[in-house]
Amino acid sequence: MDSSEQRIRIAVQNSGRLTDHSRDLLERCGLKLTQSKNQLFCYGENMPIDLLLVRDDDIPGLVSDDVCDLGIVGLNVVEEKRLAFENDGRKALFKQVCELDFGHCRLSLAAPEGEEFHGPESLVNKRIATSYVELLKKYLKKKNVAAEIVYFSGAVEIAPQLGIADYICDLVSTGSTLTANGLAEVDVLLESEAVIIQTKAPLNVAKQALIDRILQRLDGVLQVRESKYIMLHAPRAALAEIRALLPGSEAPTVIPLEGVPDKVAIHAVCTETVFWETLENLKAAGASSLLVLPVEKMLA
Ligand code: PRT
Ligand code: ZN
Repeated sequence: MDSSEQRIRIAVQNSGRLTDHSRDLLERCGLKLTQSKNQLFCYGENMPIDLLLVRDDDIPGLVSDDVCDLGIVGLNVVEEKRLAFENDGRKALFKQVCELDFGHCRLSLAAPEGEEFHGPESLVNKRIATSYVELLKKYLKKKNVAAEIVYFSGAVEIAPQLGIADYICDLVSTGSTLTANGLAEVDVLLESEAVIIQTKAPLNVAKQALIDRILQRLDGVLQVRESKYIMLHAPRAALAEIRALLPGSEAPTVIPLEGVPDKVAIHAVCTETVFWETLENLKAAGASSLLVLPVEKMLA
């Protein structure tokens, strides 16, 4: 078998909002990368995994066509392309396998501030500027509203000022771009974050095993992000109360303390953020010698 057949190819955004997070995530999974001179390819030095660096809009197509085995891309792009494929009478041959908890945003409708919005019926016969034609069409169809869609490939938010559209439908994260352009969000079409998609083309056993391994590592990396290892001493009598206060911890380890029969040491991995308030509550419940440590790697 050709050795290139055994290498996994992952499509990643070349230069944009998802690029650094995507590469950082893969590097945290243990992948060491060298970038080619033409900047379009990253070679995995220590694992048979390479990256193809492309525009985010091309990622679903590359995965569907089996040019890449996996892709890291926003759900907004995945859903838009899936609908576009279906409209063309083609089936999207990719499946979503993992949510990555970065690149959070939402696809929203926005109107000039002060414009009254009484639900989707306010859109009847209005012009809506967007780059997300398919997702907007689906929304309008679901709401049974006839409106005109004006395609914009970028800078959608200036369309109302130019008199080209009455509303816009665009991605929003903090909302400051909308505010700066005198627009206000009126409805949300889709909540999005970066996801991993995998080709539906059959993979040989070795390739699938490698993908499963990388997905398992990714899962560990994602879990570890918020996780902390917490150690404390507690009165035996307060054990139940203290266990209930440990955020996202299923089975803490309880260790007897030499020469102190009424106290125990508790060690736990907390998979949710440990706030100062949590520590203060634990202390109020009788805990002492509290230590919170970062977790570097986790394999369930
Ligand atoms: O060149 P290429 O085609 O690869 O990149 P691109 O310009 O199409 O995409 P890019 O890099 O801007 O975004 C990539 C992905 O990041 C998107 O598909 C989303 O999944 C995700 N993402 C997360 C965002 C935002 N947040 C975001 N805020 N994508 C775009 N924006 C834009 C939005 O379009 C608007 O212009 O930021 C502005 C609004 O931001 P706020 O914070 O002011 O609300
Ligand atoms: Zn794009």
